[in-house]
Amino acid sequence: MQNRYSHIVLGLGATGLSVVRFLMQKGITPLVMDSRRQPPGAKTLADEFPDIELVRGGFDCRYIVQAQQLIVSPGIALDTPEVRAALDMGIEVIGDIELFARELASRKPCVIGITGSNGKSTVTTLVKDMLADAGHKVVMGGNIGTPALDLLSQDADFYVLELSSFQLETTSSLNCIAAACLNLCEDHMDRYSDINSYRDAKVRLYQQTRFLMYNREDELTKPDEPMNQNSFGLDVPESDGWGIVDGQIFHGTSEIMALDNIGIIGSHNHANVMAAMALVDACGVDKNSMVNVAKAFKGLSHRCELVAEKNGVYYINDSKATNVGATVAAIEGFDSHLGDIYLIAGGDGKGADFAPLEGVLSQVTELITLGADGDKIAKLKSGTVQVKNMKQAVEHAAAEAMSGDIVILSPACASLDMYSNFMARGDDFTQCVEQIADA
Ligand code: UMA
Ligand code: ADP
Repeated sequence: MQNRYSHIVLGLGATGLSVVRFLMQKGITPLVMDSRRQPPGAKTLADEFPDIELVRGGFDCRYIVQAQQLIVSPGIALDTPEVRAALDMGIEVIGDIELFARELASRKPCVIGITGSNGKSTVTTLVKDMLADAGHKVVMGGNIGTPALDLLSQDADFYVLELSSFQLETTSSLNCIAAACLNLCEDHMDRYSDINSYRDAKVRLYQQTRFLMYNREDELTKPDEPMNQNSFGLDVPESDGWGIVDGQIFHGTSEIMALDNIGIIGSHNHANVMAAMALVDACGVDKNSMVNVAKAFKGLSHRCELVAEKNGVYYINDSKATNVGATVAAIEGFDSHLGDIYLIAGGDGKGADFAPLEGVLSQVTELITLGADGDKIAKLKSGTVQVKNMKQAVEHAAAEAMSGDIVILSPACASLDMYSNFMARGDDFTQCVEQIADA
């Protein structure tokens, strides 16, 4: 074995490829390893960089122990024995966001970071749109899709990053102009010992921003130490906080807009809009751009998205509800709905406790479950129908639902037990709905 690798890239998905491209531009040829036999980036790597060596099906410690730096993809836990060994030996272990942060270190702060358990993609998109409306050059990436390092080739005034707990675990040098933690509920419990260690990963962002927005109605998002901070919430704001008074968003004593004029529905989305407004306010964006975007934005696909109205029944695709908190928010959002609600839930629960779902299940007329953890959710409500696939779930709900009712896919689980990702699951739901015959 010849050791000529100072840098080792662990993981060859979207992140690993972006890291390889970045290092190659810097004149550094890394070794790449992936524990999968067929890493998704293998073909692209071979096409773009035929000379780069790829170790598949495991991580080879013989190389790792001699490296200077390990760049670990977010899907790889730091507890993985080979990564742990590197850490114990004092080898630097970082992620792609840290490389991104170091690259921007000499610039004035231009990164906006958004984390939390739910609403990140919605808020990230709103922030990007508001900055663009105000005339700034802005790019968006991170957990939302485009790896952060792939954004660097674009000239931008602002980089808006959605940041997962996995990404934050390996990041320490971001210098955000503003950052937010939207909310915290159990998620990824297959990777964290408890919600506190999950929170620990998220709040690493607090040390890496000049200004923090937190959710004053969610104790877990409050910073442990006072800092340059402000808060948002659905209640009446104190001092210069963001909140709601008589159906209007207020920033302190300044009226911003009526909730009725916001393009996306549900009180959780009102919170998202306020968080986005507060973040761009910290970047000097004026009220007009905030309001323009809040009115025009109709929401992202797969998030409480009305995909069809058939025979008077509303079919809603909320496939992105990959944890309990998101499903609770979706059902609570329909509390003034007069018709019945048919909820399709289940999938890979990632070790979560489903008990917090029980409260909102009383609002649901019938629960239909599927997937690996479907039976655990089914136990929370009597009369639950358990099915094997989406087609059965949709056909059953369609047979029961009457005009004015809602059929919603809001799984409270990840999709990976049955689908390649949440989009494929949402698309399957939509296709099954399309096949329902018109009465
Ligand atoms: N994996 C292995 N062996 C490896 C490397 C990865 O088995 O050697 C597995 C992981 O356990 C994981 C999958 O492969 O199940 C993908 O991991 P990855 O690190 O290669 O993922 P990327 O393709 O680089 O995508 C990552 C984010 N994925 C994860 O954090 C799991 C993407 O977020 C993100 O869009 C992308 O980087 C660009 O920044 C997705 C996600 O599911 C949407 N994120 C989680 C979430 O939102 O809940 C955190
Ligand atoms: P994330 O990127 O954090 O997964 P998304 O904006 O993609 O967030 O939304 C994911 C899911 O969470 C969707 O089901 C959506 O309806 C729900 N959701 C969005 N915002 C919130 C919020 N503030 N609180 C609770 N659930 C939310």
